[in-house]
This record gives sequence, structure tokens and C-alpha cells, in this order.
Amino acid sequence: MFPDNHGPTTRRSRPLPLLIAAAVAASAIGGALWWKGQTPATPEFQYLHGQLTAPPPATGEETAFEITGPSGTQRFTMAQLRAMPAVRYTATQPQLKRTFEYTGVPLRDLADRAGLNGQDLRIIADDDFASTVPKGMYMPYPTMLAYEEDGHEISTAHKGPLMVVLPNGDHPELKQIYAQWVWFSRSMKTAP
Ligand SMILES: Nc1nc2c(c(=O)[nH]1)N[C@H]1C(S)=C(S)[C@@H](COP(=O)(O)O)O[C@H]1N2
Ligand SMILES: [Mo]
Repeated sequence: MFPDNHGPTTRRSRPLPLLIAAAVAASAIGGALWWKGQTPATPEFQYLHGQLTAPPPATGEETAFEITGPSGTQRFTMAQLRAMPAVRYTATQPQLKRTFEYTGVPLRDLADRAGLNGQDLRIIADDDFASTVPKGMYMPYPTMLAYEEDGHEISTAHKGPLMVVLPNGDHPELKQIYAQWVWFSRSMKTAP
């Protein structure tokens, strides 16, 4: 159902591999259109907690994440992110190939806050990597901006302090999604 654009490209002359390649390409294009074309469902998420009282930034406290929406740029400290509605679930980090219990803010709630709900999102990382998270990947799923791994902060070695996490444990159709696991996430805006 989903495109896998990470496989090696091979050149062969036999017709069967060509036919298979054509079928894979067609399904990849179909998969991309499927993500784009859907009006995603918005099921209730199972929250760990709702919005808590958000502390104002302390003197010298760093901005952890910022979101640019129609009404300007909002900045969040880590404490403010932790006060937002939170989800917690187990997912397998595709690069580390290890399973952790992650806690974070659903992208849907972050998008809501900034007036970006229902739009494809662009998430930008500290290393200037950027990835588009289509609405079909965060409206129906509790895809999160994670700040916690197994109950502690996420280390740099484990792609923290903020990383986009997809619920690939509960939703097998997300298992082959890699490029949306944005590590070192710093900001979000509407996708171009
Ligand atoms: N911060 C950051 N996150 C990132 C990337 C990156 O370069 N920087 N690459 C993305 C892409 S395109 C993929 S496919 C995976 C890379 O996983 P890999 O190192 O296992 O290939 O991480 C994603 N998250
Ligand atoms: Mo990638």
C-alpha cells in the first residue's frame, strides 16, 4: 500500500523482473496518491493526559520547538511541550532497530495549536533535514513529537531530544515509513 523508495535499484534484462519493477512502481505511485487523496479520519486518541498548566519560559530557558502558522511563530520550551496533551506507546525506531516506549505530543495537537490542522506538515531538523508528514500520517494516527523514551529524556545518540515517532507497533501499514521519523526536530510549518 505504501511506497518503499529505499530498495536498491537493479538493472536486469529479463522480462519478469521488469514486470515486477513496473508493478512496484505503479503501486508506489498509487501509494503516494493514496496518502495525498484521502480525507483522513480523526479518531479519538488515548491520551496519557490532556493540556496541563503551561509554565511561562524561565529566564534563559531555551526554545525547544517552534511552529509557524497563519498567525505567526509560536515558540515552546521543553516544559511547555510537556504540558501539552500527551500520548504514550511502544514503537520500533527504524534506524536503531530497537523498541521503546515513547511519550510526546501528537502532531495533530501541535498542528491544532498553530492553525495548521488538516494540512501536510513540514518538520525541520537541527541538521537542516526536512520531511513532509502528509495529513494522512498524523490525523488518523497518534504520530507524535516525542520527548521521552522509556521514561527518560531522549539522548542525542537515540535521536533526541525531540523526534517524530510513528505508531508502527499498533499499525503495520506504517512499518515501512522511514523518512518521517525526523530526529533532532526543531520546527514545523505548513508543507510547501
Ligand atoms: N534529522 C534527521 N532525521 C532524518 C534524516 C536526516 O538526515 N536527519 N533522514 C531521514 C530519512 S530520509 C530516512 S530514510 C531515515 C534514515 O534512516 P537510516 O539512517 O536508517 O537510513 O531517517 C530520516 N530522519
Ligand atoms: Mo530516506
